[in-house]
Amino acid sequence: MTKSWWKESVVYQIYPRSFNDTTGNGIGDIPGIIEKLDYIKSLGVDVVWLCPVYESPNDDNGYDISDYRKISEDFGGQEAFDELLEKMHQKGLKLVMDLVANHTSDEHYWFQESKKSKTNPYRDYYVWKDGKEDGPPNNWTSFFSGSAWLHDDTTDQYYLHYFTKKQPDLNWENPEVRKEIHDVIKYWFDKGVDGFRMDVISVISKPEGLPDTTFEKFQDTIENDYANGPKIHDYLNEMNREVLSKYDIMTVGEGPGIDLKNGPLYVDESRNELNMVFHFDHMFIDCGLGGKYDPREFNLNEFKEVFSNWDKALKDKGWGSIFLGNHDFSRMISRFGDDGTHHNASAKLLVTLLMTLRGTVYVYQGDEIGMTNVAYPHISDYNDVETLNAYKEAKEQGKDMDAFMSVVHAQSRDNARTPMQWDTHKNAGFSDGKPWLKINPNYTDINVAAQEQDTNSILNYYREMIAFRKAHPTMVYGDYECIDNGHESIYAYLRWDAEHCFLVLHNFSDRTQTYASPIQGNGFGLMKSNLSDFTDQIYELAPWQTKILKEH
Ligand code: ISL
Repeated sequence: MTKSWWKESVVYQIYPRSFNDTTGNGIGDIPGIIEKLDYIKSLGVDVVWLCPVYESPNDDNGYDISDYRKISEDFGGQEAFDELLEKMHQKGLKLVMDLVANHTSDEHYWFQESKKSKTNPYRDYYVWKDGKEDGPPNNWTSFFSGSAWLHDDTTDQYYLHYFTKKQPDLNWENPEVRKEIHDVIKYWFDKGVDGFRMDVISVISKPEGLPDTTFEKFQDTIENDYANGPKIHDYLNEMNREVLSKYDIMTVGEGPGIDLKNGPLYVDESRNELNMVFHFDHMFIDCGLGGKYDPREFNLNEFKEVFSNWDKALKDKGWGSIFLGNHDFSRMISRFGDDGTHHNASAKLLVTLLMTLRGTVYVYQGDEIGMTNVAYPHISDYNDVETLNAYKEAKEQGKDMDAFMSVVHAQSRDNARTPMQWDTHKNAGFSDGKPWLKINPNYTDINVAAQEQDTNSILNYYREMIAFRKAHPTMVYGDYECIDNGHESIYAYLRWDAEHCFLVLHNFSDRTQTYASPIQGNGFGLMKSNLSDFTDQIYELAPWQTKILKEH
């Protein structure tokens, strides 16, 4: 297996709007990130992935870009960005930006032109179609509820929007569009940016003729109609040839509908497309067929299988991404851990899991202090367009709205977007003004300042675990095998290479569990645990205990 800096990296994801506000306008900004660079560096991470900071009307918080070459003044503009990049590089940190190229904002110049007339030179930059019998061209729904088409009076045609109506989809069939995007990528690489996370890259190639979908469940529609279109690999291959291959950068493609069958095709090194992808097999694990707002019970064995299957699928070709949360899902501790009694232990267990799996690890801001979900009582406290649209739709369908509110509490993307909890000062030290989204009231208990002072804190354990991974390349490149016989609460696996062998044990429950090791002899000794008061029984695990054992 070839070694690369990006395979060994730990990436820290920043949602800038919620990170640190220096102007008092309630919105985090780039100078706020600069102010915290020593903090970021102190975590031991190598790369920062910055969610979109370009000019945008913010219909979807920056995922609707109106100028790909302009940094939003809300975030501090180009000067602040240049300073950030320079200071990060001085500190040995790399910067990865977000490329949102499936769609633009409807306020982007290309779209403003495109909608003027059917003969406008930019018309074919987007997907325009005639309607059918007084309705849209097909029956597709948007990821954010409602039809995926909007009628435009000027030319009496519909345009396609997979996300909000202010996010028209680009027409990747058009070589000029592809060239424009290549130029954007090149522009940022020439400025020194170290890579791109590519937003919904799995859906850029649309199915031929855009037929009606015959799938009743949205999730199946994604798998079968929206994602992995017929030309996706041609487009990525071309992008790699034209731009990516010319720079020492990293790429990670994001995408609904990326599964075990098609996922490896994106990252197989011999195919020259992307370095890594984010799949969502574990992120939708507690969602039913109706999607995110149709919750179902979490099953640890299904969760383990996702990691085991993906490790196997990418073992010989390609490379994985290891993550448990981002700005689109609720907080990882509230989903996969225990954000109550076992807050400290379960947060530590989850980072031990992250740091001991094969693949590049991504840590989402705030997870390093165990930030949790929030439960705002009123829908008006929510900002996320996905949440608001889902709420509206549920109401129109006559659903029990009290019950739906608990689903919002569990699933809303705003759970992960509440401002970073720095200290116990006003607004958790995030802003002197009114934060764009309410602070999670638990900031008085969960904050960076308190955890800096506490040697036993989640924050300090993150630092330890990141350093542990760096000190043990077996954790990055070594083989993986799950060996727990489908235990309902224990996740156990081996990581090994020619020199070392580790056995990692996690107890995903609030009861003491004993691991029945299938390995003969007594060759393993305890190296590390998230709890200091462990017993002499190395295979006994206290609630939410995690242990790393090493073969003698
Ligand atoms: O958020 C999701 C589930 O609730 C996903 O389906 C998500 O919409 C999808 O993975 C795409 O996400 C990305 O593109 C969106 C943007 O809203 C997200 O923030 C972004 O990560 C549209 O650009």
